[in-house]
Amino acid sequence: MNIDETAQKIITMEIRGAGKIARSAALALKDYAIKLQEEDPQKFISMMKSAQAKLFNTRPTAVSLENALELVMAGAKGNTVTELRAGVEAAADQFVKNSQDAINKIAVICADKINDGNTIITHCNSTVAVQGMINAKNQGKSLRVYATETRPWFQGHITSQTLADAGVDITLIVDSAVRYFMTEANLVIVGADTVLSNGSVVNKIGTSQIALCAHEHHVPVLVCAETYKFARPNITAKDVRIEERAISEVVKPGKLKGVKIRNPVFDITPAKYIESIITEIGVISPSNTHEVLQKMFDE
Ligand code: RUB
Repeated sequence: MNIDETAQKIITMEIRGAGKIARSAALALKDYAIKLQEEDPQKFISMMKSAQAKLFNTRPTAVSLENALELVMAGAKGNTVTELRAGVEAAADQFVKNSQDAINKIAVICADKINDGNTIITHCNSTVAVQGMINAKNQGKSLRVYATETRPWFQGHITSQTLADAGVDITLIVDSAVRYFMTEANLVIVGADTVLSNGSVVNKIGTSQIALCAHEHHVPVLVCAETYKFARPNITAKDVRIEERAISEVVKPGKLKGVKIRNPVFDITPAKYIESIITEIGVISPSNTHEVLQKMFDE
């Protein structure tokens, strides 16, 4: 897929979920580098940067996309186009491999946190969180999952079907039923688009409401997040651009007269409502995130 096709698929949500977006963008950048007919190294880099910007501008919230693109571009080292191209290719492949390895490691840790007989509430569709629940099931644990629909895109349908196909006892609920079912829950497990240095987490709109409700019921909230979803230490909540998508996703255009409609698609869950952030380098308490980030970005 070329850059424009990939960018379009990310914008229209054909490619969605922070991890899938990051991997697709990295591979699109690699393909672009392979096919780019340019002999001048400076021009090659400048065209690569334009492609990077096009991909970056598709969805504004998740830092994982920006981080993935930067990791791939960091591979562009050398004096010739051949060297630059090879560097980009290797960096993209490495990123995809690392990100898949991270999912596997996180899913193992996540499964360990799930006890036999647990009831879990999840929101939206996170590849890594879903894999954690499937791993727990495959370990022979009995678990029940409530998945929210996740309006307006209904990502909860993907989560529900994936879990059902894996033999998990799964019930789909409307978003507003979370508090009703929280009384039965032992855990909330979600993914992340961005983890900030104060331990707060950006994820699908509604995550913060669910976390607040979990807090009220003393239900721990676990966030599964690969470390490339961590924002640089100087980025704070006010720097996060919450994506607002078309109002036609919420209601048929023209159906309501004189009604304002808003459609923000992510929110920020404060660290105080999160028990743990599960990463491929281990379980992090939200209060330690700054330290981990500092080490990560110092290297
Ligand atoms: C998806 C979403 C997911 C995170 C993590 O939002 O909020 O919870 O991206 O997903 P959207 P993953 O559907 O709008 O992209 O674990 O797959 O990276």
